[in-house]
Amino acid sequence: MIPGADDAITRDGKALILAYDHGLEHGPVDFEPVPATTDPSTVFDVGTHDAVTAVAVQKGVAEAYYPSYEDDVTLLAKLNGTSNLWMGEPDSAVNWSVDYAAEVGADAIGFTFYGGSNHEVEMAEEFRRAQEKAREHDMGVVMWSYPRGQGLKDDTSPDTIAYASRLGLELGADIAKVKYPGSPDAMNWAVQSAGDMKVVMSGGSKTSDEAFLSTVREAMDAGASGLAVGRNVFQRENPEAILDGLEAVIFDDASVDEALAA
Ligand code: FBP
Repeated sequence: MIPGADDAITRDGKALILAYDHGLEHGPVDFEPVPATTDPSTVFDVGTHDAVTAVAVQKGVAEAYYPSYEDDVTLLAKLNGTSNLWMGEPDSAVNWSVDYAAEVGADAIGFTFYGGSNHEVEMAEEFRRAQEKAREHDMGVVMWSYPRGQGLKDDTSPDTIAYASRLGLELGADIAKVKYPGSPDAMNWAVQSAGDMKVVMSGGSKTSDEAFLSTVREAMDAGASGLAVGRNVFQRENPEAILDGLEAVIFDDASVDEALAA
């Protein structure tokens, strides 16, 4: 972690990253609730909302669509990713170089790291190359830190999520994105485990406005530095409304009731 390296993708030290790499990770099935989101322009439009500090996409989507949004959106290049069609032990292909991501206009890179996978060693070496190259370009580094693999019994237990955030600090991320471990105490343990590095909560599958904002409120109260979210925003008919609420909770310290009224 280098203090300030994430400045381009944070506001007041907090992040609201809109993730839209689901076409690769899960397939177009994630776009079925709101079919217009199959078109990346629809989600880039959402990403122009003031609350969004960066939009995370894969190479092909960035190449084709980011040029139309470069004045209004901060690009986070999701460097690696694997389809749901892959049936092996968790692994993630590096799909573009950091140099090329910088050329396309990215201010930060995102990298999935599956601690505990049989491929952990190779993934750590790939992360090392990407992280050091990102430093050359003054780009922020966000680790999607998702422990998983055949040896891991519970990938969201408090100790596992604390280990996930710690791996981000140890390996040189500026921000670690972790799954919510189920309680404020567990989230606080994950935040403490990361030292001065920022920890943001991962969105997860779509829930109600109240349930989602309550979980984000809990995470923020536990010391999280924001959110990286996909489906809980773009699978809503009115994504701007939930972004208004998230902006209130994350940046204005609003209660859930205040956020629901935002
Ligand atoms: P969501 O908020 O929709 O959960 O997105 C966050 C994210 O990390 C995406 O960047 C990624 O596509 C997806 O979750 C991967 O989820 P998983 O590996 O758990 O299926």
